[in-house]
Order: sequence, then C-alpha cells, then structure tokens
Amino acid sequence: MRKTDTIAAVATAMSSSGIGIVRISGDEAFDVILRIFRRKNGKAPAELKSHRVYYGYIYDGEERLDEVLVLVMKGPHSYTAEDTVEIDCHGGVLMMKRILETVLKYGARPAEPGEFTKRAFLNGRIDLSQAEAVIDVINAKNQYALKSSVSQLSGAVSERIRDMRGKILYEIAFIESALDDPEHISLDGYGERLRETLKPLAEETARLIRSADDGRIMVEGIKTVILGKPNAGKSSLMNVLLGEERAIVTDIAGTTRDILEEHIRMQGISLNIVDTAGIRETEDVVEKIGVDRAKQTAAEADLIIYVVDGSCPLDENDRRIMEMVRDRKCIVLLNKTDLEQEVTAEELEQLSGKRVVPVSAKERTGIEELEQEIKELFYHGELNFNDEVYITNVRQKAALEETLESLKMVQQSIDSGMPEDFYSIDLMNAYEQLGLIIGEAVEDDLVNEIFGKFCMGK
Ligand SMILES: Nc1nc2c(ncn2[C@@H]2O[C@H](COP(=O)(O)OP(=O)(O)OP(=O)(O)O)[C@@H](O)[C@H]2O)c(=O)[nH]1
Ligand SMILES: [Mg+2]
Repeated sequence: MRKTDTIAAVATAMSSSGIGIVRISGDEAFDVILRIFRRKNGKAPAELKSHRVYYGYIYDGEERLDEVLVLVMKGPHSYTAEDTVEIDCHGGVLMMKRILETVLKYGARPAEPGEFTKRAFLNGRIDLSQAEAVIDVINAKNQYALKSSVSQLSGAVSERIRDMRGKILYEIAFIESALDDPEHISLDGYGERLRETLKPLAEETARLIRSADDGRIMVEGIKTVILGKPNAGKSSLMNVLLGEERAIVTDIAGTTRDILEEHIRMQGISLNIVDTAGIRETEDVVEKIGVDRAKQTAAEADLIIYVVDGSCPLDENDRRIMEMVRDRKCIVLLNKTDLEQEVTAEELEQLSGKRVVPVSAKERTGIEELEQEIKELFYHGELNFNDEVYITNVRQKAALEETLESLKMVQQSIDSGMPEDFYSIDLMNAYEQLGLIIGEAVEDDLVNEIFGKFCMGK
C-alpha cells in the first residue's frame, strides 16, 4: 500500500437532512478520530476494530459538538482501500461543517473532488472504467443510465476489455518469442491465423464504439427535433408531449421563429426535444434565420419527428424535408387526423420510407403509438443489460476508435505481406489503447507474459 496523507470531506449533500456523513481516509484516519471521539463513558476506545460501529460524541478539545456513530474500516477493506472512518452526525449544514473543521484541525486535510475514488483506483481496488462509472451512477438521470453505470461499476466493461487485451497480448508475445527463437517457434502461415483471431476482436471493438452512441443517449437523453412545414402542428405536438402549453400555437403559418428546447420523460426514456420553425422558402429575415436553425438542429439530432399536416396536400416543402430525413432516424407523424384527409399513411410511408404514425395533436390521439415507436427505434422494445455492455464515456470511445484503427492496420499489414514485427507494432498500440480504458500500465504484465509463457528454458 502506498503511503498517503489523510483526507476528509463531507460525503453527503450540504443541505439539511437527517444524517450527514464526514468521511476520513488515509494512514492517520484512526489517529485523527481517536483525537476527537469519546464514548459515552467519556473515554476514547483503547483500540479501533475494523468494521465496527462506535457510539459516542465528537469533541473539539473540551467542547462537545455532536452525538455520533463512527464507522471504522481498516484498509484494504474499505472504499478507498485505506484506513477509513465515517462519522454519522446530525445532518445540519453547520454541524457537518463544524465536524469537518474539527477533523481537519486534528490532522486531516480537505479532500479534492473525487479524491476518495481516485485513491480507490490508485490503490488498485477498482480500475479506471469503474472509477468513471462511480460518477455516472451518481449522475444517472434515468433507470437505463443507472443500470448501465452499475454494470460498468461492477466491472462488466473492464472484463470485456481485459479479455480482448489478453488475446492481443498473447499474439504479441507469440511474435516476439518466435522472432527470438526461430528454431523452436515457426511463423509459417501465422498471418492467416492472426487474421482470423483479429476478426472477432475488431467486430467487438466496433460494437462497443456503436454502443457509445446508445450509451450517450441513455445518459443524456435522445436529442429529438420536431420538423415540418409551417402550420403542420409541431408546436401543438410539443405541448402535448410536455403536457403543458409551453410553445405558442396559432393558425398563422410561421408562428415559431426560434428553436425551443425542453426535456421530457416517457416510460423511462429521456428526450431532449426541440420545437423548430416550420421549414419553407421565405423572404422574411427573422423567419429565415429560424429555418436555418431548424435545419442545423436537425443535422445534429438523434431522432427527427417529422410532422405532416394530413389535412392539406403534400407540397414542395414536404418533399424537401423528406430529402433531409432520408438517411436519418426519423418517425413521420401524420397529424390532424381529426380533419378530412388529403394524405394517406400508405402514400406517406412509400414516399418517405419511414414508419408513419397517424396522430391528432388536437385530440391527443396516437401519442402512445409514437412513444412505442421511439422505444422500438432506440431500444428494440426493451433494454436488456444482461448481455450487452455499454460504453458511456467519450474518453473510452476515443480509445476504442484508436484500437479499431490499429487492428485494421494489422490486417492491412497481413494483406500486403509485411514482416511479422510490423504486426506487433500495431498490436501493441491496440493493446495500449485498450489499457487506457481501464487505466492499466503496460510494461509489467507484458514482461510477465513474454517471459512466463514463451521463452522456454532460456
Ligand atoms: N384540427 C386540428 N388542428 C390542429 C392539430 N394540430 C395543430 N392544429 C392547429 O394547426 C395550427 C398550427 O398549429 P401549430 O402547432 O402552431 O403548428 P406549427 O407546425 O408549430 O406551425 P409553425 O410554428 O408556424 O411552423 C393551429 O391552429 C393548431 O390549433 C390537429 O391535430 N388537428
Ligand atoms: Mg410552431
């Protein structure tokens, strides 16, 4: 275990609540608490036993501050893997502050944000992807995001990454050993074998990269943009989804000028939904800016909800919008089904190539079907976390992209008949990039693997 100084912080929210927790971690955590804690009999415990709860009082000198429970955890069996003490005090802001000040006065220093988790990582109790999952668990805004981070915290991502690294490392070690000892280890036909080994690895990497987009959606919500020509009923739909009269609705075409963004939840899914100006050719300067913004927002969206006014014939504007959404995730809403129809769902489906859901924003019909379609589109009905591992983190995604790039380079080297030491350079790169995800140093395990497995009798 590394030698560390002793840190402390309030671990619970700084607001009035039943209980507040002040946490201390480090080599002197036990010394610090023994200086300020007395049991009911007025004495500090003679020694602290791990995983015990002590009842008593916190003192600053002779001043009694609060009645508390003190939890004692001896390293490495604690969150940080260091000696850790948690003081359960009354959850008033002033009291928590006062106790923290006392802890600092008697030998600890204030922890930096995330420092407890950082120590858990530095002490090898969790890896980097798990450390990142801790913050995701805390920040999770919906049940899917939460499930995904809990699974990452439990090491699901790390396990996949370790498995892939293990396979790559085996190949690196094999090449190195063969080059070292050509009399005993032959590289004949090795390129082809390696190609087969790398194929599933590249596929898995690509899948994880794709999952990063799903992961982001889970964490941040689906970026959804409502598009359509003026008067189609976009703002009306927005209001129905929000359950309040948020956007201005009139029968004047061109009512919405600027984009309007709101957050909604439907059956556990988060949507960041944007109402936009109706798309049409216009001379009006302000409206034109609105139309440009609509197009720009749509370009960045995860999902486009294209609203069609079913009570009037499709026109040039509709055709233009269909062009815009051609290669995008898009659901077409045939709106105003309460009126006489000029457009049928069938012809709209044919023209757009998208799923069409008939709705009436006015009568609030078809909204459940819309929600179902969104779920189908993003979560294939139900999310299942038992076998899927999601990446939710930009840093991890970048490392995976580098990994995939390197694996492709190896494949290219094989294709163009390069010598084997070329493979190892890119394999090594892939191995290191994967290592970044779990924050693992490279040298030690490489050394062990090479000398432990292959170098026979040397
Ligand atoms: N009958 C009927 N009228 C609707 C329906 N949805 C919207 N409208 C009406 O259509 C008109 C335009 O609605 P908005 O929601 O402002 O349309 P918009 O697409 O936001 O229009 P812009 O902001 O101008 O682009 C209003 O008079 C609405 O009351 C519907 O389902 N049925
Ligand atoms: Mg509008």
